[in-house]
Amino acid sequence: MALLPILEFPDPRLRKVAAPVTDFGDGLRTLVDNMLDTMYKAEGIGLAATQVNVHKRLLVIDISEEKDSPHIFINPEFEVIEEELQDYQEGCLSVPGFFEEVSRPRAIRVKARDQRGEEFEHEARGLLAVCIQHEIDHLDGKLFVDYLSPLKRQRIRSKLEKEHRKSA
Ligand code: QAP
Ligand code: CO
Repeated sequence: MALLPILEFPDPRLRKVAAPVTDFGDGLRTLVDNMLDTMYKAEGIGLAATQVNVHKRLLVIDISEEKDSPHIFINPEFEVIEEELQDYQEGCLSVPGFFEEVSRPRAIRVKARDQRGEEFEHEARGLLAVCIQHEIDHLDGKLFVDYLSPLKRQRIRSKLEKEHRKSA
C-alpha cells in the first residue's frame, strides 16, 4: 500500500493528454491499488491517473457510502445517451477546497477495460455519470474549473497559488 502525491491546479502536468494502457501486467495492478489507497485516504470519490502524474488512461471511482465499491475504468470511452444536462456541485482532489456547479449530460454509456484487460460496458446516470465524465476529462488534460467563468477560474488559481507559495 502506498500513497501517491496528488498534483494541484494550476500544475501544467494536469494538462497532459494520457496515452492508452497497453500493458495489463502486475505494474498496472500496483498502480490501481495505490490510486485506490490515495483516493480513499484523501476522502475522494474519483481519481484519474493524470492527477498522480501518471499519463495513462485509467481512473478509479467509488461513490458508495461504505467505500467498499471501487470501479476501475481502463481506456474508458463514453457516449451520451441522454443529452439533457444535470447540474452538480463538483469538486476535485486537484482543486482542494473548491466546489462549483457544472452541467453535464445526465446519462452515458461507458466502454472500458478492467484490470485483466477484459472489455465491459456500463450505463451510468446521476452522480456516477458526473464522476466518470469528470475523471475522463482529466485524461484529456481538462479540469472542472475549465467550465467556470474566467473570473471564477482566476480566483481559484490565485488562491491555490498563494497556498502553494505558503507551503513551499
Ligand atoms: C470528482 O472529486 C467529483 O476539495 C471527484 O477538500 C466530485 O473526489 C465528481 C475532495 C464531486 C462529482 C462530484 C475535494 C475532497 C474530493 C476537495 C473528488 C476536498 C476534499 C473530490
Ligand atoms: Co478531479
